[in-house]
Amino acid sequence: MPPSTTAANSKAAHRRFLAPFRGEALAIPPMWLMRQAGRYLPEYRETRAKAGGFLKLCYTPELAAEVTLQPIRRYGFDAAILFSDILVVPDALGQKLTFAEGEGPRLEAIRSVADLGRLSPEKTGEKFGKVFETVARLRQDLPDETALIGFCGAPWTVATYMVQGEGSTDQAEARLWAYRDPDGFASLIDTLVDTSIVYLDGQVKAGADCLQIFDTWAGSLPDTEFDRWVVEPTKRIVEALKERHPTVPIIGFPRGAGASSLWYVSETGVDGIGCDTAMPPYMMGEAFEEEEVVVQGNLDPLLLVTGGDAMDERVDEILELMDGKRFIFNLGHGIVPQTPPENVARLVERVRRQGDAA
Ligand code: 1CP
Repeated sequence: MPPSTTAANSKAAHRRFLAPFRGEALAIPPMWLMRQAGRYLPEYRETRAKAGGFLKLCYTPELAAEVTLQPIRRYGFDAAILFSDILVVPDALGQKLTFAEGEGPRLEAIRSVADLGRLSPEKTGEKFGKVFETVARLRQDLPDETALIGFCGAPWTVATYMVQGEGSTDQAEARLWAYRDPDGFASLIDTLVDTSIVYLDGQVKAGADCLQIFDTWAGSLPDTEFDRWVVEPTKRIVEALKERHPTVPIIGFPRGAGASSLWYVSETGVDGIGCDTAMPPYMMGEAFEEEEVVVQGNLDPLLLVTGGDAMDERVDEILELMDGKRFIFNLGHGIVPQTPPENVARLVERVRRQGDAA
């Protein structure tokens, strides 16, 4: 059984990860790293091999919880992120999905309104249930002081994979469909909005105390389309979650959105903004402050591969820029597989000022 809401709330009050969302600027910012569980860790590779496949790992609560906990044990991050994938949503909707070893995802592409008939929003319960079970298990197994982040992909980004049938550099198929037949494409986005609400609501009920919406490909759209396919759907998800769970903070990560992130923040009502590696310092340090939003980011994941002085210098710059502000330390995108685990340990020490930082 998940803990009662009251008990969960009183414990949540002690989680330093949540302090910036209550208006506090901590001298040592809370930290976690996108893709903190993953192939750079030998213990992850071992558990993944045991699971016999990536999706099996996502749907086996015991193993998914185990890989979520691995980076917490090693590094003591302030937040754990549920181990799953944004493509669990299309999979639960009934779109065929496979992950071949060493390759990206492959889906049976959806290219038209007729193809939408292959999706069954009423049947997501079985697969989502496994994810909710992982969340409930994690809330029991995590240290009390560690926050638990639930997540989903934003409708636009998830749609790019569903329409392309695989990862792509330009998201061309989804963009083409959205230009040719915006009303038809809107049906897919609407299905994803509704399904994401059910998915995130279930994660909060199972024990997640913060949510992040990953919009990895938000940067591939011009202004008008950014508004229609990124901002509007995200706003609908945020509104629905706020109605049900007003105290659970939501972080938006519209990667590549640049200056449009200000519009995104003010329109969607997110509590936190994930900044990618290219976000200009004046936006992180000043512009978002006026929007009263918590800022998260944005060390280049490749500096975590490099390590050493190059990494330390950039970490110190970020900490100085964000000193005294409501800030969560993170990367500008996910950890890459070739990252040496010892560089992550060095980063944690540096951010927590146990190294020779100021
Ligand atoms: O072989 C393996 O073990 C699979 C590698 C892997 C991992 C570790 C994939 C496949 N997904 C994940 C986990 C994952 N994915 C998490 C877990 C929590 C964490 O530790 O952060 C999260 C939050 C995601 C989210 C995700 N999946 C995003 C959004 C964030 C981002 O990185 O941009 C995206 C775009 C995906 C799709 C996806 N899943 C996996 C891959 C290799 C990809 C990218 C495919 C592509 O674009 O080519």
